[in-house]
Amino acid sequence: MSDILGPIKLSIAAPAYNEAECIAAVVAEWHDFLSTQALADFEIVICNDGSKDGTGAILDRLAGAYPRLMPLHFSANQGAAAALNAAISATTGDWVLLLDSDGQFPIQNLPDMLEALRRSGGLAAIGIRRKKDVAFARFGSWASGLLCNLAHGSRLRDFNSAFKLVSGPVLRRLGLEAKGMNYSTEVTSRLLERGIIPVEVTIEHRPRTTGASSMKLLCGARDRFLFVLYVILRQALLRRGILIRPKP
Ligand SMILES: Nc1nc2c(ncn2[C@@H]2O[C@H](COP(=O)(O)OP(=O)(O)O)[C@@H](O)[C@H]2O)c(=O)[nH]1
Ligand SMILES: [Mg+2]
Repeated sequence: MSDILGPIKLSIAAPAYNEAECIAAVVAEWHDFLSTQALADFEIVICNDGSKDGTGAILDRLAGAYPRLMPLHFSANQGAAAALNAAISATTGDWVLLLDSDGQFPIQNLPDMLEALRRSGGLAAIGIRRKKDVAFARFGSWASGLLCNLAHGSRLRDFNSAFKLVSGPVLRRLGLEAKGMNYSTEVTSRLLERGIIPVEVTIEHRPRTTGASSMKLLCGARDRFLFVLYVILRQALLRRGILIRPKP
């Protein structure tokens, strides 16, 4: 396990669906910012989730200009979590930064995450958003966060934040199962199952300025509710020793 105090190789893992309007600017911002950081090396892994707006072609063109960019492509849309999972599996970094590719999570939050991990010596950090989403989405995130904290006996202030910095070896063997929009909830839950409590870092969170969140609020809310029920049941089975508790 590479020590975060030393020079690390950092990977970014992100899903992308119909982000043609912003993906070039986002990749440039990430690449240029990481080039200024004291890193041993870095890579940017983005999985194009069967986009229909040319996001895939743009990523392949960008890979010509940015050798550290590794685009992956799904021919058909499989869901954000499936895309993120594929990106995570392709990473080789000591530490992996998880964020969305729509520009809502500024990469400039990274130094605070690194600093918090250096101070805590932990294996994961989570970004606490000053959220800029619609009220329904904020309520959904609050309610599911509350239920997941109850299921885990944890008190995370933003359980469903998609912005995380996690030890690469730990993240790559989390055994993620989610397909749709529950990737942020699942990663947090799987870390807590392993006794890894992410250190919390307050971060900037931007409103979406391009494209549209194709998160269908009602279906998304139903799926999130069902996924939270799964998390609650799974923690109960783990506590009773009916399931084997995974190791970090
Ligand atoms: N909505 C949606 N986003 C996807 C999908 N596949 C990948 N993504 C990416 O997942 C991230 C989060 O999606 P977004 O719609 O912004 O969700 P929100 O910020 O939670 O409202 C973005 O980077 C999307 O490009 C998908 O099937 N649906
Ligand atoms: Mg978004």
